[in-house]
Amino acid sequence: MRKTITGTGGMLLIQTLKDAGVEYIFTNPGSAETGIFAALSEDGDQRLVVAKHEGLVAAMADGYHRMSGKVGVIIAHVMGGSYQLAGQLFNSQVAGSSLLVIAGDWASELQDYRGLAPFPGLSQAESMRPLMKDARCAYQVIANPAAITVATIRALREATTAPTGPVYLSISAELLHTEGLEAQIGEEAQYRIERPGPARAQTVETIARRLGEAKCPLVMFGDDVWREGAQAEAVRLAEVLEAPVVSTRQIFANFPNRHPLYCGMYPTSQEFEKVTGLKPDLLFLVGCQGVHGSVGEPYVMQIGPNPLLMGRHYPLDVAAQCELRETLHNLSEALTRLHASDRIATWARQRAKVRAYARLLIEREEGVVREHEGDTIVHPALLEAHLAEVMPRNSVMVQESSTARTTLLPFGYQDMAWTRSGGGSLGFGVGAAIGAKIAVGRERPVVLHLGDGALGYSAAGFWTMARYNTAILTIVSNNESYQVVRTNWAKEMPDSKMVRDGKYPGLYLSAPEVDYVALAGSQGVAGESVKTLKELEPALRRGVDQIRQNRPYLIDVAVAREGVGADSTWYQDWKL
Ligand SMILES: Cc1ncc(C[n+]2csc(CCOP(=O)(O)OP(=O)(O)O)c2C)c(N)n1
Ligand SMILES: [Mg+2]
Repeated sequence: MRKTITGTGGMLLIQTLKDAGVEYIFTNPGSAETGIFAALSEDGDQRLVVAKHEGLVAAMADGYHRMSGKVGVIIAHVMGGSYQLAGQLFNSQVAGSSLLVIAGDWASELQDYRGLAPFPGLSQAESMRPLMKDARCAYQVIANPAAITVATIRALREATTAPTGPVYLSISAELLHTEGLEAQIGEEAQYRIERPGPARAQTVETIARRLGEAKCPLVMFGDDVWREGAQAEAVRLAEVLEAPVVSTRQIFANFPNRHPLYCGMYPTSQEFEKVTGLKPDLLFLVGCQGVHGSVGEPYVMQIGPNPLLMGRHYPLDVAAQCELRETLHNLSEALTRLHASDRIATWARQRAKVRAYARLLIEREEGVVREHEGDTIVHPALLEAHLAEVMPRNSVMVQESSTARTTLLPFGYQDMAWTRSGGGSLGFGVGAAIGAKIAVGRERPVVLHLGDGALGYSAAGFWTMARYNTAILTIVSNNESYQVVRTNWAKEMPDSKMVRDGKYPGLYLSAPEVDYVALAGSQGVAGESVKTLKELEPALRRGVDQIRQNRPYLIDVAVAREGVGADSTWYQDWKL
């Protein structure tokens, strides 16, 4: 049913969002958006979440989206503010997160080069376009108030339709505060388009036959498995096939990493072939965007709701755009129906060593833990082992630490949820954890594990944590450096003077040392620092207890630098 609504442009917008079920609005406000905030003060229904930098705002909206499945709605500032969203919108774009960014537009026919505003040659919506889900997804409303509701619904529809992603909506600032405007909305209308259904029976049979005939099918579960809640079905399929499961760069824990068939990252190593005596002869990609790099297996099949990267980089033998829960269920069922029980039994027998390989990965990591359990300073493996022990199984972990180790942490189905930025643009963690906590609510613990470097990009976020009491346990893996960059530099130029002499320009972060406990404390989040391994476990238990009592808490853990250049504290020492 259509209904006519009236008011300022801001009111038309807020009413449309309200009708679409938007509960939270993430923002860093400015005066081009006067009409939106004026409307919010008249209609107090939506909860505003304020952060003090746009990067934090975008990351909050994304974290909220990832854990709630709902669209993360952002009110950003005109051009100068919108540009500050960019690094985190890049992450959202790579991750395919459904975000709606709305900003006032000061473009004027009377005045060029107004502060903060777009100017001739720089149109606001156009300049945000490359960061959106695709070229269609940056809109502007200039003059017609009726377009405010239409464009908002269009944007919500685009953000949530596969391939999902961020959408930008620029609305004339003047229209936003002009009174007496009129527009139509569909009362309780849905903007969501029903997703593709399960794969056709014939496709399922083809896939089941090929999987059954392969000597060693490699299965890769991507982020749409998590998004569609198909993790149980993924586990079942792997177990029916007794197939090795691998992952690629992904943003969710789609398959439990402590499952006895989980074999680490794709491609599998030489060691996999040595230990198992198997050479993967088929790759089955389920709900993945695709693999990074090339594909080595002679036969490749791919299914999932998002066709964006299907068959783009390598030929696919079978490909289907479909939902995953029912399709995976049907596939497990077809495997047992189409293949005789003695054949099914041979899969487990032939591939018995896959479990041995998976176990080896865990045992190796446990070996690293044992090797360092007598150290004074906390080795990253010890932090991983202790976190695995103290964090409740229903926790959500937001990770933004490049050198943190996670092999022992139980992520995935019936275990901890996990997410990372996606695009690698630092500054994601603090905001994303806040958004995730708002999505999962008071009962479910959220832990933010981030590097000292990562924290620097979002250091103003503790204020938001305190303001809304999002009780997150923040663990800073503090190695006083951009450590992973040293490792990468050394890989690229092993024979350089930089690597030989351990002089890595720009990577040492101490001198002066940053007091992260004080940083959080100054914004209203309590914490403590851990300098030795002995202090670690009691501190983590106190941290878990703090969040159980619904208080955010930070633990700054001094961790050992691992790998190349670990000893170097050199920096180009000059002062004015
Ligand atoms: C916005 C942005 N700027 C720069 C980089 C390059 N970069 C990649 S990792 C990294 C260091 C991360 O340091 P930290 O979070 O302390 O992790 P560590 O490797 O020390 O464990 C940097 C600077 C980036 N990824 N994103
Ligand atoms: Mg670091």
